[in-house]
Amino acid sequence: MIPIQYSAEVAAARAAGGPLVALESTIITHGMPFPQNVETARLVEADIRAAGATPATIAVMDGTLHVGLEPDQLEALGQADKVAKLSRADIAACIATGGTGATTVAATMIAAHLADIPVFATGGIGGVHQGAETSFDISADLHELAQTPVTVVAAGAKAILDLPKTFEVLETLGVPMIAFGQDVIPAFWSAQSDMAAPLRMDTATQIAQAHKMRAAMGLSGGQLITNPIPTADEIPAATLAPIIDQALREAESRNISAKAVTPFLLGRIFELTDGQSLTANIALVRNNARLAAEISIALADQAE
Ligand code: PSU
Repeated sequence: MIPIQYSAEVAAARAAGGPLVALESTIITHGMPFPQNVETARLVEADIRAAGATPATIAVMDGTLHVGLEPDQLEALGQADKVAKLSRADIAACIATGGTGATTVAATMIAAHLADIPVFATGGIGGVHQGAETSFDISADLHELAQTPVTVVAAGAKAILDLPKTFEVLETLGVPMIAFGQDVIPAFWSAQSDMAAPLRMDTATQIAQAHKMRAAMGLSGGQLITNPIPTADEIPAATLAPIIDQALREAESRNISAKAVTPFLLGRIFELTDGQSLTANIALVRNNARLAAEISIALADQAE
C-alpha cells in the first residue's frame, strides 16, 4: 500500500472528475529562495484555480506522498531546510523510511500518474548538463518523459543546460517536443532560441488530442510542451550567456556536482542578475500553469 494523502480540494476534484494539474515541489525547496518560493507556489495554484482546474502540488512529508498540499504544509515545506530532492531513484526509499522530500519533474510525473493526473506544469525540465561528455550528468527527467504518460508543460529545459544535447536525447527517447504557438523551442528565461521545434501546436485542444492518441496507440511516455515565457518578462539570451558561463565556471572550480549543480547555478544566476532571473522564472511558471490548466480542461471535455 502506498501512503497517499490527497488535499481536500484535490479529493473533491477527483470525486467530481474535475480537471487537475500537478505541480512539483523541488522548484519550491531548491529552485527559489524563501519567501518568493512560497509566494510563487501560492500564485501558481491560484492561477490554476482561476483557469478552472484544481492544483495538486506534490511532495513527500514524513513518509506520506502528498498529492495537493494544504496551505500550512506548503508554507512549512517552503521554509524547511535539508529537504531531499527526490527523483525516480529515491522516491520509494524516502516514503518507505518515513522521510521528507521535494519532488523533481521525474518524481512528480510518477506521483501524478499514480493519482491519475494527466498534466503537470513546471518551470523547466532537467536535461543534459554542460560537460556531460565527461561528467555523464544527465537528468533522470528525460527518461521519465520517455516512460510515464504525463504531459509536462515547461518553458523548455533550463538554459544552464546543453540544450541541443538535451533535445537530441529526448528525440532518441521518442519524446514529442511540442512548441506552443511558435516554430522554435524556447530557452527558459528567453522566449526564442535558434533550435527549430520538431512539432508545433497552437491550442490546448490539439495538445489534449495528441495526449489521448498516444495512449490509444499504446505509446509509453509523456509529451513535453515547451511554452515560451511572455516576451514582457524575458531576459534576452545574449544578456544571459556571459552570466550563465560565469556561474558554470564557478560550479566547476568549486567541484559542485550531481543534484547540487542545478540549485547552485540557479542561485548564482539570481545573484548575478540582481534577481531578474527569479522574476522571469516566476512569470514563466505562472504562464505554464495557465496553459496546463487549459490542457487539463480540454482532456476532461474530450473524455465526455
Ligand atoms: N523548474 C524551475 N526550477 C527548478 C526546477 C524546475 O523553474 O528548480 C527543478 C525541477 O524539479 C527539475 C530539476 O526536475 O530542477 C532538475 O534538476 P537536475 O538538473 O538536478 O535533474
